[in-house]
Amino acid sequence: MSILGNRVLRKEDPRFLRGEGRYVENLPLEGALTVTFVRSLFAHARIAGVDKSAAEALPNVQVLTGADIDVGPIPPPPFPGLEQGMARPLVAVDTVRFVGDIVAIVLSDGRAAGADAAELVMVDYDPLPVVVKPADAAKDEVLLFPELGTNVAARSGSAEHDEKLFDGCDVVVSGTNISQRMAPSPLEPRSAAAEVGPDGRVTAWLSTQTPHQDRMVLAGVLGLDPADVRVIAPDVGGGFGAKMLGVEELLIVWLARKVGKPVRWTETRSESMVALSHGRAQHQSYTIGGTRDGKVLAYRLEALQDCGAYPALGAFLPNLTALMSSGVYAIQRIEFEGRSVVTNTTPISAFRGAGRPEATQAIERALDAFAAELELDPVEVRRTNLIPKDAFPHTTVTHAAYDSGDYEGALDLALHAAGLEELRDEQRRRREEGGAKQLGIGISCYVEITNGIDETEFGEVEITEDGGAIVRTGSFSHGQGHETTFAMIAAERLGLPVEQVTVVKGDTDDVARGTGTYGSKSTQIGGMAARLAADEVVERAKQLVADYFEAGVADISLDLALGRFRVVDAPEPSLSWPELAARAAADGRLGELKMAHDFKSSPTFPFGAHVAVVEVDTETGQVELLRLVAVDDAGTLINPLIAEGQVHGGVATGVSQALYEQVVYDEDGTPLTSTFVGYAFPSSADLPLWEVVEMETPTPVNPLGAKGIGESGTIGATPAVHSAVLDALAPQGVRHIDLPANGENVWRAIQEAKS
Ligand code: MCN
Repeated sequence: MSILGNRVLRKEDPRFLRGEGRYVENLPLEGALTVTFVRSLFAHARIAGVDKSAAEALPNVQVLTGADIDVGPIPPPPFPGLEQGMARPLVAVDTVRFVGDIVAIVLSDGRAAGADAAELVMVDYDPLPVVVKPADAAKDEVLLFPELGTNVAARSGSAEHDEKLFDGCDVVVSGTNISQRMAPSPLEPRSAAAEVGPDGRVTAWLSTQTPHQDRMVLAGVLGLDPADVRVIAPDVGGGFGAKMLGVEELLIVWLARKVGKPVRWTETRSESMVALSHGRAQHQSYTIGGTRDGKVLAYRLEALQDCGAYPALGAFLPNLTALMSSGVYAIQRIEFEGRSVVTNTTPISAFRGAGRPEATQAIERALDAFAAELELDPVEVRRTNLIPKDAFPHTTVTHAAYDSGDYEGALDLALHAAGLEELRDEQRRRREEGGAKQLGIGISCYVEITNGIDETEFGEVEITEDGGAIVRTGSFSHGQGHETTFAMIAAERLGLPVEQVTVVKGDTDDVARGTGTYGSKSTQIGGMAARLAADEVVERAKQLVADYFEAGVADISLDLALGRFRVVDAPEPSLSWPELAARAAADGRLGELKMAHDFKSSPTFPFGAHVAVVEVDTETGQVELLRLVAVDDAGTLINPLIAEGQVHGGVATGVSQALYEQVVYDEDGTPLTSTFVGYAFPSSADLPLWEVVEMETPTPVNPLGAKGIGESGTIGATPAVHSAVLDALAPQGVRHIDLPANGENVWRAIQEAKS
């Protein structure tokens, strides 16, 4: 029986539960200097001068400013259409563009001394006009890069309107959405350390999701041979898409080389809230039209993407929103227009879902608005428009090539598990009674894309002298449990107990190459690479066994249940992995049992349906989430326990976007949510237990049949909860609430509807 599909406990957990995880901050680094960044308190200003004398009068303190940095500004990532002129200096030289921009670097003997010295660095700012809202930025009145004459960093889709788009529609409905700015808030904030060895090689310890890519960027920016850069990512306490190489990590490595001593930095929580990239921040306008019986004929989506002060990955994300704008529906006419603009705020990058939650939020709100206008049941309108099960593979009009799916099956499962009929009865009862606490039921259907850009991942399998195996992977696990699932994938092919397979990741000296982890692609490409490398090791092993038994290789088989090689149809002679490894080691042939594979694949399209049940206090606006039923289909599951854990975390993020979290700036660009006191980050006590229902529709794209699961919960949950809140308030005449649907926004929407 295969180990795959079993709820194997996470191999990494005993280490974490015993407090034995090793993070960058725990690293003993003899004689290391501590780095403290002096950050701008102004959102937009000219730097008239920096006086470091008082800080440098403290013992063992050195202060560097932008003038000391010999590395030029970093241009945005080289995605097509991104304005490359909007480059970010490692340390601001003449202009700061957001609260958190680095203006000086303090090197000291420890954190306390660094904090004291940073306070004594006197920066003379001449404030400039500030632009915080993307709609204002789009007017190009206050410019962040005046030399470019525009704040537009990228465009996506088409600016051309088809006048006839809504021809033939009986009903056309328009509305707006805000996918508000979120702070990724990993529990371990960013941390970096670097040291130059006697041979001139630099080692960087980074709390990152992408060690191999970081090595290439570090080498490229600092003008080094990649062979002279080693990146080690030890245990990483969450990333949620945001822990990619930033200017801070580049500066740490640059500083270690500059001062000739090891240096280290760990951001504080409030620093993390302003300096780590934020996510989402997309403002949408939609128009949807169709026939009176609920068939959607046309859909138009305009997205205004806030990029923050320097365009990063976030500027490109509307392209993913465009690609996925059709959602699970067969819509024949779609128009998308996206603009990404810079504002005086923290830069926007990837955050769990990255571009796809925005697409789902838009189409699901549009569908609900369309159903409401037609006074039709939103479930039935969905059914009318779903891409049918027999239509796969299916390419949407926005060119997304969906691999496999059963969208109606997911919807049915979710509705059945939720008990829709009983819920509607209870809702009716409460409405008739007319009490303050009304029930709302929200439904969302979604499809998303994982491994969105056809990537390749590296995997290597090596048999060790004791007959166990090491899997080396270019994927990186920072909470996803790869040490377990990748071990399961290799163990299944090798016929070894999962305990005897060790997964190695995150050290560029140990793992030849890799891309890291984002976009929920690890299992389908990294897991596949490990599987194929394991298959190749088995083939090599059969050759060895054939030599030892003086048999033809075609006659050697591996009994996967016992982990024994034998000649076909004969119980003996046979060799177990430990026996084979020992013999090969004695013969100097153990090295033959090591194989690497690079696996490339096209994207997969996980999908699902969520049902949310909320209770809304129509007097105070308070929302309580009572239930959330989640059906998330990620193809064949490697480990349902881990997949469920991923859904739990993902749903928490999605619910939290619907009800709680939002980064807020005042009109001067000062962040008002830069601590966990001000930022509404929920704890598990604020959330109910999710009801997770399994569904597995394999993908034909890879032999594992696996799609990604890491972001699904996030994508499905937000629109379901949003829709539930609106459903509860429909009798009050509330048709729109900006997210988060917290007490204040809900109360305001109720008052507005009353007036
Ligand atoms: N899995 C499975 N069966 C499948 C698919 C996945 O058993 N069909 C398992 C995998 O083998 C893996 C886990 O589920 O152990 C997630 O796998 P996958 O969906 O391939 O996603 P990645 O490993 O590439 O993880 C990335 C994804 C992203 S993009 C974000 S953001 C995210 C997330 O994962 N950030 C996280 N989950 C997170 N979980 C934690 N704890 N912390 C984060 O920062």
